[in-house]
Amino acid sequence: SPSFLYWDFTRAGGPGSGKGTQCSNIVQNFGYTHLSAGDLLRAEIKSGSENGTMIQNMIKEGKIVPAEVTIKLLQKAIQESGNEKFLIDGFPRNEENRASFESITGIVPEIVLFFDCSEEEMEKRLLNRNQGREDDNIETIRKRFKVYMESSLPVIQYYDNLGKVRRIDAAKPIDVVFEEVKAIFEKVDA
Ligand code: UP5
Ligand code: MG
Repeated sequence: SPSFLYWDFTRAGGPGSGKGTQCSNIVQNFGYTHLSAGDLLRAEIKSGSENGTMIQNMIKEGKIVPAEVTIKLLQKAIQESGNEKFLIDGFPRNEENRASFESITGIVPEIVLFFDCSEEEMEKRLLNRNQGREDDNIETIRKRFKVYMESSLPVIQYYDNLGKVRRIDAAKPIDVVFEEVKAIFEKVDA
């Protein structure tokens, strides 16, 4: 069954590039189910699960949660969705995530979106978001950028070598970004 992996890839970061925002737009127009790994992990903390404290500490430090934990949450959400078309937002974040996900689920992304945005702009967006996220403070944001550069970029390079990456200028206003995103999905659905 087709599956689509949605990911941000920037020269200098990733967090705050607009993944969640654009996924909402895609869901409304193209009938995908949006699975944000970060949202699933935050829900797991709230549910008071045994992994909650570990996940909370990792997120506060901008570190990547062990693959098996995130993959279990994604698999459950995929099953519960009853859909065959997914936007996987903010995952896989490192090679361990990618290799485990592909071998456990057998799912390989059709395309990978690369949201190109400067670190300066992403930092501004995250500091302005005001949704009470514990990782939206300057100290954690810097750590998230660093982890992104060190661990997530190699995953993008991997998919780029397979010809799956589509670059988008994510520094533009939300509606302009969506025009670019829409054009990509219209081709995929055609
Ligand atoms: N905004 C959006 N687009 C804009 C535009 N074009 N112009 C102006 N403003 C724009 O957007 C961020 C803010 O910018 C919003 O206020 C929005 O209105 C505005 P959003 O769409 O939320 O950006 P997004 O890319 O989704 O940013 P997010 O902060 O969610 O990215 P992260 O990748 O940092 O967060 P995520 O939730 O994926 O992960 C959080 C943490 O969870 C990670 O650091 C890690 O510790 C952990 N994690 C794992 O361990 N494993 C995983 O697999 C996933 C997460
Ligand atoms: Mg997000």
